[in-house]
Amino acid sequence: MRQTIQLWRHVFKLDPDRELGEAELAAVCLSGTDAILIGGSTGVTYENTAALLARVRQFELPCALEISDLEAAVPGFDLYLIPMVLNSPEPDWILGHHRRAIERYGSFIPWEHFLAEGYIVLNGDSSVARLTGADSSLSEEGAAAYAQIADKLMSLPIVYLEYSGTFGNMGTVRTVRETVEHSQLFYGGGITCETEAEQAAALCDTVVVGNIIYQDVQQALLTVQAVKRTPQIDCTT
Ligand code: 1GP
Repeated sequence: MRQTIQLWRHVFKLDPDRELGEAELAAVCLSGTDAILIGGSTGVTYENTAALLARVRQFELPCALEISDLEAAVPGFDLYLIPMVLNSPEPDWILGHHRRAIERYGSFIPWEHFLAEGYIVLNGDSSVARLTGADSSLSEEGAAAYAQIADKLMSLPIVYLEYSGTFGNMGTVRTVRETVEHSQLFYGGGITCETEAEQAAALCDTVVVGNIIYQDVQQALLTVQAVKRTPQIDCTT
């Protein structure tokens, strides 16, 4: 599964709790993006997740579920991404919900399809920050320290810089990039145009685009090629 995500440069994230027309969904799925990630912080249910998966399955690209609510753990996805919110003060969001899920479903969990995400939530105004109480007032060094916990101490396959709803501080993203050696570095948050997509793509392995799909799908589609044509900067020199 690690090999699968290593091929992901651009990902569209769809929210089961939001409306998207058939034409828009088709355009997103046929855009050349590498995968569809289904997830959201609020209003995600088994029913709306299963319904969205069925719609995405009309198309051939990989579809992953980012599990935020145990009740919405729908079978049939290619891959399951499990957030561990490293900068939440509440252990439930790091491993408590996870423990309960394993107690409940242990022998049914297809572990070979699961990957953990070391989430670092950096927009205090986002739903995910409110939900998890994440301390998003981190310095660049603080964010990079969490990234190193994920990358070097926990050996998580993914470090996810989550600015959901606002375009991130590229200085912070760069500082994090300089420290992450093994994990796949995901960036998500506030990408609304090609220029922002290029900036994130230069620093990160995988760029996640969400909200703009629902506001201006044409702009969203432009981010695919913007990400794909942008080489990553070598931050080790
Ligand atoms: C949200 O990281 C994703 O979880 C993408 O963020 O919705 O702001 O594009 P946006």
